Amino acid sequence: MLNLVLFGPPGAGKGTQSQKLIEKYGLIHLSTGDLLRGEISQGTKLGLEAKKLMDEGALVPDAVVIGMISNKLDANKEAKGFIFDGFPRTVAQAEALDSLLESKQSAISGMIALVVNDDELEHRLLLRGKDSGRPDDANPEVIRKRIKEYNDKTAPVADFYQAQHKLKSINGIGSIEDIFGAITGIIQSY
Ligand code: B4P
Repeated sequence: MLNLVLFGPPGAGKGTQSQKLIEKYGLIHLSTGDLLRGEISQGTKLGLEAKKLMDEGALVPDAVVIGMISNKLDANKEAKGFIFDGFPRTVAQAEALDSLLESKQSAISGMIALVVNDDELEHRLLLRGKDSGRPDDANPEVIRKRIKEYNDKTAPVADFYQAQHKLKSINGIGSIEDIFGAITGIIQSY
C-alpha cells in the first residue's frame, strides 16, 4: 500500500496537489477539512460543533478527527492506499494514525511537506476567500490564527515523521505542475 501524508501550513497547496495525485495513482483521498465541511453542510451535531472552531481558525478536537479517519479506513478496506491531506495535524493524531494503520498491518510510506512562507499563504487564502465562501479564508485575522495554530501544534508533526526517517520537504512556491513533478519524483523512490 502507498500511504502518503501531504503536509504543510494552511494554503500550502495540499488540497490542490491531492487532486492531481488521486488521478495519477488511484489512491483514496482523506481530507479532514473536506470531511468536516461535509458534516457542516449536512448540519450534523459534529458539524455544528466543528463550525465554531473552524470559523475561528482553531483546530477541531483530536478525538473527532481520529474517529472520522478510523471510519474511513474501515470503509475502504480494499484501497490501494491513501493520501492523508490535513491530517495528522497534532502529534496525538500522528500517534493514533500509526496505531490505526498498524492494526491493519500497514504503515505510512512517507510524509511530503510543502514549504511556503507566511506572506504567500495569507495572499493565497485571501484570494481563495473572495469566491470560496469559506469563512475561514475571508478574514486576515482568522488566517493568521490558523498559521499560528499550525506553528504551535502542527509543525511538531514533521519531527515525528523525521524521527522515523519518513520526511521529505519540497518548495511549495512555483507552478502547480512543477510542484507536482517534485512530489511524484519522491513517490517513485518509495
Ligand atoms: P483544510 O481544509 O485542511 O485546509 P487548508 O489548510 O486551508 O488548505 P490546503 O493546504 O489544502 O490549501 P489548498 O491546496 O486548497 O483545513 C481547514 C480547517 O479545518 C482547519 O483550520 C481546522 O479548523 C479544521 N481541520 C481540518 N483538519 C483538521 C485536523 N486534522 N485536526 C483538527 N482540525 C482540523 O490551497 C489554497 C489556495 O492556494 C487555493 O486557492 C489554491 O488554488 C492556491 N494554490 C495552491 N497551490 C498553489 C501554487 N503552487 N501557487 C499559487 N497558488 C496555489
